[in-house]
Amino acid sequence: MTFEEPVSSIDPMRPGDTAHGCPPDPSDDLTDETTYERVRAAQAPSFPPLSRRGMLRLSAGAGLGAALGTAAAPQALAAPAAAPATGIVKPLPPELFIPQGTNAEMRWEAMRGQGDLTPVDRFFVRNHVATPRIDPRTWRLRLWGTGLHGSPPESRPVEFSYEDLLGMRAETITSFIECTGNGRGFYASQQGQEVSGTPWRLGGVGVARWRGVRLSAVLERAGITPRAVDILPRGLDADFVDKGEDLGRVRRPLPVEKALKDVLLAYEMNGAPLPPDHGFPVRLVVPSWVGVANIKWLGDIQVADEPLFSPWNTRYYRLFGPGHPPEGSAPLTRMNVKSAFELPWEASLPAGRQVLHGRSWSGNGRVRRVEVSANGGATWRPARVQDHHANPRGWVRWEFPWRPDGPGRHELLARATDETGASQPSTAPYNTLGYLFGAVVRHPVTVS
Ligand SMILES: Nc1nc2c(c(=O)[nH]1)N[C@H]1C(S)=C(S)[C@@H](COP(=O)(O)O)O[C@H]1N2
Ligand SMILES: [Mo]
Repeated sequence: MTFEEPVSSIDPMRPGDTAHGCPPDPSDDLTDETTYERVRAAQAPSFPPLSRRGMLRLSAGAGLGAALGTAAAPQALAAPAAAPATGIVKPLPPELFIPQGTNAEMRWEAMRGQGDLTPVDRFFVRNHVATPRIDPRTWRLRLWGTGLHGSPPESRPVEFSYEDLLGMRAETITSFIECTGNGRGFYASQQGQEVSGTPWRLGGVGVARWRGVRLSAVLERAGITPRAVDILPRGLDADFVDKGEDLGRVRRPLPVEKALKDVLLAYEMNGAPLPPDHGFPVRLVVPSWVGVANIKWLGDIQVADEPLFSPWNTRYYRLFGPGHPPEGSAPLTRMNVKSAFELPWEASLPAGRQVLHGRSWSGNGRVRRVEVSANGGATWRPARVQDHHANPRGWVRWEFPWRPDGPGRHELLARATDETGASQPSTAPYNTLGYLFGAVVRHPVTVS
């Protein structure tokens, strides 16, 4: 089989689609829980039983039902209205998520009281199209291209099965994934600038513990040559159509230098098999880089001895606008430094002394210092940073004792500085697609 052939294992579910030839019945009321369960059960792909080895590996993580997304998975049934509308499989309870079309933004108050990691039940989802359901038994990762030994067309793609990857040496990293558009909404609300794209506040980020195989190990087994310069990982979700134009499947070139450094082919998230929405069976984790580099539902990787391009490193994920050439900046790589309070947006707080909590992170490495201002930025005081030996790919938690000077509306500001000295300015440089909003966010609070 060549990489161009359709992959039989994918089953992209779109709103209103059913998986196995059962057309949706317009009389189905999906807000009725019983109906929802029946329809969902009919949609659930039925996979042949896993081998003993695959079974053991999977059940060692979370539930097998959750891993395979069968109708028996209780979490697939808990959000009757949300799942069909968004294409996202997991429940999206309003206390944890803000709906953003095909995406779901985490509410920052949902991190209050959590440990270092973002639990899967509240980890943001950024999907160009619906979450596909993939059978790990027939799934293969294919590597091909001019950057591998054996010159085309004689060369055959090198294939890895799910079990092949599970059988290789595993590594674990704790790293954030953050959408490049995280904070985009503040271009309009704080700076009065119109930008296009999903108007995230700050909840397009999460930290997880990822386990899998080093991409470098797989590239070496596949026979990467010293001439290879770029790789192009591609997802198995359906083609992305932008204003009527079919751009093909989500794929974004990655320089070989980064690919060999610290990139993981992850099959576990926080100790359980990757959930469907986060890339089951295997996704890339590209620490510190723009979220889109972390290709989910990975299907194939082109390895090339020449630079590669896709819409995701040409028309998107560059900076466009004043100060940038017409073709945009260089493709974006690292994320910038940001901070968020673990508070509802428009928080109501009591008068009197209290402790505020938040987190800061940076794609440049460790956060060294966090300061908070409760008077519009006139004066700043240091926050107490809790995670002193912070992981350079994660975030730090901090707290700030505060006694409001009186009732009424306040704005809370947090500003972090990372180990490179990069800090958060008061305004973010405008770019038409609203990427990399790194300015200090003014969090509205009412004290009563
Ligand atoms: N195949 C595929 N991979 C993808 C995407 C996608 O839509 N399809 N979205 C990307 C973007 S833009 C982001 S920010 C991250 C989000 O990862 P998450 O949904 O697990 O939070 O996945 C990336 N990987
Ligand atoms: Mo993203």
